[in-house]
Amino acid sequence: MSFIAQQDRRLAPLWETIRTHRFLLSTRDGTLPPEVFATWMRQDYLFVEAAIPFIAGMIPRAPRRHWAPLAGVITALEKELQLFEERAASVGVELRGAPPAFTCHAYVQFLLGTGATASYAESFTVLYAAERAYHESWKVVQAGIAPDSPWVPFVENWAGPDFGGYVDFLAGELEALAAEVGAPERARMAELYRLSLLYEIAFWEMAVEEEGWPGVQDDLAAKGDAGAAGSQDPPRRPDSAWAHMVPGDAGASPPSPEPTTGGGA
Ligand code: MP5
Repeated sequence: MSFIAQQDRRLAPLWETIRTHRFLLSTRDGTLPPEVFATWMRQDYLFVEAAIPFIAGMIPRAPRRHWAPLAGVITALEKELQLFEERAASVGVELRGAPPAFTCHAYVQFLLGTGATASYAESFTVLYAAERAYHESWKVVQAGIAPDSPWVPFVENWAGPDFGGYVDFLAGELEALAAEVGAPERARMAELYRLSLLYEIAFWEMAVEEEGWPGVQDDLAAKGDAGAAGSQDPPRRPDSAWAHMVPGDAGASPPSPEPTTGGGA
């Protein structure tokens, strides 16, 4: 059985928790309070900002065939930040200035710590798990969200075919890396996969619970103006952040068509 299939079987309850999370179901149904969505937007903006140095830090240890794809991810994340900025402006949400909530801070430290100290295959596992989790999560929202919801551009970003193709590419590469490493490293990859899914669940919880920091009343978290979601500009359809990751896209730096076996930069 492939590495991912093995992990998905072991971690099926975590995947089920993600796919049935109330943040996603109520975003799909249009019943999520706008201020909860605004909290997620502010915190995920911080997460995506941190994902850029995480990816950049992987490049020196990456096999040659991953250089262009990883550079392409950085470009996509930049475009994703613009998507957040455009959506926040459209619904009147102040995106910047909120300090990280406890869970966001922990997940970012996990991401950057893994990127700095773990092996390339281990870091790549965390990348795959986070991207796959968002693809699965937003597909849940996609299955029923109103077409005029202001959150449709987020659905298109993570549930769309461009991002789906990128996640498939990551899956193939992760399998190749898992096949190359020894049993102890594969066990660490499995544990990082599990931890990533736990952080993904915690991240949705953080938004729904309007979480601060444990043990203190005022964590200085500026909640900002939640805006009036749905009442302002209709969503623009920004260019897909991930289009250039699709193989064959003209002028792009697509994932390498080279074989996935062999390693080392
Ligand atoms: C992603 C994200 C997807 N934006 N936030 C969390 C908490 N997990 C995964 O990553 P990306 O890099 O925005 O595609």
